[in-house]
Amino acid sequence: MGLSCGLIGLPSCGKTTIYNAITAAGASGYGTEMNQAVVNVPDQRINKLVEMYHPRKTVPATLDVVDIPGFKMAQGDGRGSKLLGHIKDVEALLHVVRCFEDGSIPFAYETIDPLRDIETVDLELMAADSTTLQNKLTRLEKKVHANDKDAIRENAHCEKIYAAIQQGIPARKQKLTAQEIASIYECNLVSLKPVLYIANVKSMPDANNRYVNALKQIADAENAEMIIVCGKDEADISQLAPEEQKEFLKDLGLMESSMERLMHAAYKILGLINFFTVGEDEVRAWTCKKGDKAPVAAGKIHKDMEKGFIRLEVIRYEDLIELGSEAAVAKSGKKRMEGREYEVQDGDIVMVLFNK
Ligand SMILES: Nc1nc2c(ncn2[C@@H]2O[C@H](COP(=O)(O)OP(=O)(O)OP(=O)(O)O)[C@@H](O)[C@H]2O)c(=O)[nH]1
Ligand SMILES: [Mg+2]
Repeated sequence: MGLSCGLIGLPSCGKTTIYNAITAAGASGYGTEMNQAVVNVPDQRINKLVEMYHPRKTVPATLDVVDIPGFKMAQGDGRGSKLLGHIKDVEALLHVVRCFEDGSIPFAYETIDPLRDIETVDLELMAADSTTLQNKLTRLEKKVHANDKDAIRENAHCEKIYAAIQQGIPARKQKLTAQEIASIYECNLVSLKPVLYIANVKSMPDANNRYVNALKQIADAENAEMIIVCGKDEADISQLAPEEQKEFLKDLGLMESSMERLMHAAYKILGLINFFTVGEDEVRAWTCKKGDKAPVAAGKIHKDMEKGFIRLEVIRYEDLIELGSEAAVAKSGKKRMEGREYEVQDGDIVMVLFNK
């Protein structure tokens, strides 16, 4: 299972257009339908490894992208809670904000105002979290009365987070401690999910407009990432053959496709890295969190590898490319044996030794 991201934002801000640019799926459902796609994470290293091993199978890392329709319009007709369910399911939110003026393209508001739009969406997320937290507080009541120590602590944390939400501070901006986060873990609060802001602009020369700058300030203030996407143009480009895409992106002044930019930013906000397994059978990229210890990373490959973990044989991608073969890397003394405490690094090529 890859990492899952959900596109959210006000109605008609450009979610489906950007979904198409990212997934090249050509979704046509504007409005109520929900689109979902698994996209390969672009990583040049996989291509190099494939050139070296000519494997029978190549499996890049993947990202699940869900296009969640604008939920403000869905209020009151029973669809709101369903949409929120989709938001609960994803690990990161890709918040699309319209950053261009165009009277001919319908939008929820007459004016363009990133701060207002973000506050509107955050209010929706916080309304959902208020309900979730209230339910949890109700569930805790009995245990608190019975003087259950854990319940008393959890109760205090929930009340503190709830109060801040009532003041309009989304959980992700509350600088919560690890203990507080543990107390609300099962609540899966939507306003706690990491956000990547996507500024949707009409054309790249317009990428420096005041709306984009306003959004940048908002993103910086909450330590979030922002990328600028020209939704319509990039959706059109994504339909072209790969070689042509590069040319057109260059014309737009872009080095990388929106998918590549999005991936880099998403990996950054979520603290993710890729490691690899290689062989004639299969070259494959895996995703884990920065700081994951060797057994946890091995568990991504197979649960048995985590349970029966003995050690990890590691070579670096750069060393393999430079020296040309695993044998050459081993001979140069750059192949390592690592134990349970080792933190897997981006670009590690691993082999797991484990008890079956
Ligand atoms: N010119 C231009 N038009 C855009 C851009 N992005 C979106 N649009 C247009 O804006 C309208 C709404 O875009 P959608 O992608 O459907 O918006 P959405 O956020 O998916 O809307 P809902 O699903 O209804 O919430 C469409 O007519 C798009 O063609 C853009 O970057 N440039
Ligand atoms: Mg849509």
